[in-house]
Amino acid sequence: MEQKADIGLIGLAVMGENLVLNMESHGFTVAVYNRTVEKVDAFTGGRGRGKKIIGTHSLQELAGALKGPRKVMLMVKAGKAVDDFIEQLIPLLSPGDIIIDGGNSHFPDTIRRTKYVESRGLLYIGTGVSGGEEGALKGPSLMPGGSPAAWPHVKSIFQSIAAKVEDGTPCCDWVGENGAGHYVKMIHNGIEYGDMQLICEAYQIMKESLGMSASAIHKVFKRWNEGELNSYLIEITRDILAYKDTDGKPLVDKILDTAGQKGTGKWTSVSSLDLGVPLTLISEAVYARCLSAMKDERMAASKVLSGPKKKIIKNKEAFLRDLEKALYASKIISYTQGYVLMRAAAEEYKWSLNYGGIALLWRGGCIIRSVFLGRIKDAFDRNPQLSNLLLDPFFKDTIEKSQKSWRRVVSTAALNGVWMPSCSTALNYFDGFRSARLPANLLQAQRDFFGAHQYERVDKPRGEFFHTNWTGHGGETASSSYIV
Ligand code: 2AM
Repeated sequence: MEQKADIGLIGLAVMGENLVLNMESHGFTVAVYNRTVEKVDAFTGGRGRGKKIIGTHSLQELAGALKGPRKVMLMVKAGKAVDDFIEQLIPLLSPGDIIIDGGNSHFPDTIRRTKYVESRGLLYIGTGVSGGEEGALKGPSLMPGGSPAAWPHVKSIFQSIAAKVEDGTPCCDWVGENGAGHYVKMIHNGIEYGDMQLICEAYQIMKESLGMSASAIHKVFKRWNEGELNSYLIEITRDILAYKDTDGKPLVDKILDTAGQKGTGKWTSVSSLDLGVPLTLISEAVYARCLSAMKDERMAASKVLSGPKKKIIKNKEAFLRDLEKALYASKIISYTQGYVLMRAAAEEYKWSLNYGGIALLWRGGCIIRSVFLGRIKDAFDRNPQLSNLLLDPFFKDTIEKSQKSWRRVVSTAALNGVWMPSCSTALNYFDGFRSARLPANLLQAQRDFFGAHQYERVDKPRGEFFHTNWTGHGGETASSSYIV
């Protein structure tokens, strides 16, 4: 073979093919392989025809086609397929060569694989790739983590193919060790669930309480997209609402209301429970999809259970202004919770994450790209140690200015029986977080009453524990002295 490739890619489904074409268009030569080998020739003779793409028909041939240190990127189904390819590649590669997983792997798998591949003398990268098919072709957001020594070797390829923000900065930078890249991608997906649900709730209340049609709601999203809410998801929502079926009626009205999910939102919620960090908005968004999927039960319940009488809100324009602010405030809460979770994960898994840098990775290319992410980057530029976004002056002011509107929207939804789980849980988080005293004093008393779990006192130093014999019948022994 005359010319060796800069990188190899395994997995010629649409994401893999598009990444190859993206790399090639940036001047890189790419060697490709696929389990179903016929797809290699179909690709090199089809979309890849006449390009610097080397088709290979075995992993040996692929390994032989690469410049050193060899870089092999997997774009295959997450799970066993990744482990199988790693196993097959290890004997074909040399010390210092790099295996890259660009699939939607769960971060604990990436932690495990980094350790394993490194133990075999190779380097490993698990990278989040976001932006869907179009992003893969024209510029995705890339979130690489794994063996730090691998990064200098892939940096120029990754940063060339990634999306760029206005000033040309690539939406790709090193995230951190082992599973950090896939963790950050998981948070991205969780945030995506939250953003989508918030938009759906705004749509629902416009439909139910303002009596608006799809085309009227389209105009609202069009206007919102020109303001602070400007984002890819608002933009596609605007276009979806304007899209007409063959009979000229809005297609959106004909789509069955049962949502699917692939599990990355659930992973985010599970991680929040594991780390003890409230992630209420994203979790509500995951449950919202679950509730939507219970279509038959909901249909039956709708005939039995009734809510308040439907009322159409009179001052439509004022309510729409409130709704825009409620959406923005809720979005602030969602990202606040996601960032607090990333901070806890960084501590747990010993990653050193650059939080402002992560906002920049998401600023372009990916599904959650928005003007808003620039605001988050600015907040971390002002204070890299910022522990909670709500404490940044910009977000604090915005929430303060939105608060009345937000409360009017949530209470209107409650009074009218309109389902807004994410918007209302966001407000509850805000009210909880800003409370110096929560009713957990009573909760601790309950725990001590039935289980002798002890409590700390407001008039004693932290760390000193007390038990009360509440009934006079229980013992004086606290549970910690006889933990079973
Ligand atoms: P295929 O074309 O041979 O099905 C997305 O599904 C990509 O992952 C495809 O390239 C697919 O290969 C590959 N893939 C899925 N499951 C796989 C497995 N168990 N082993 C190898 N490749 C797999």
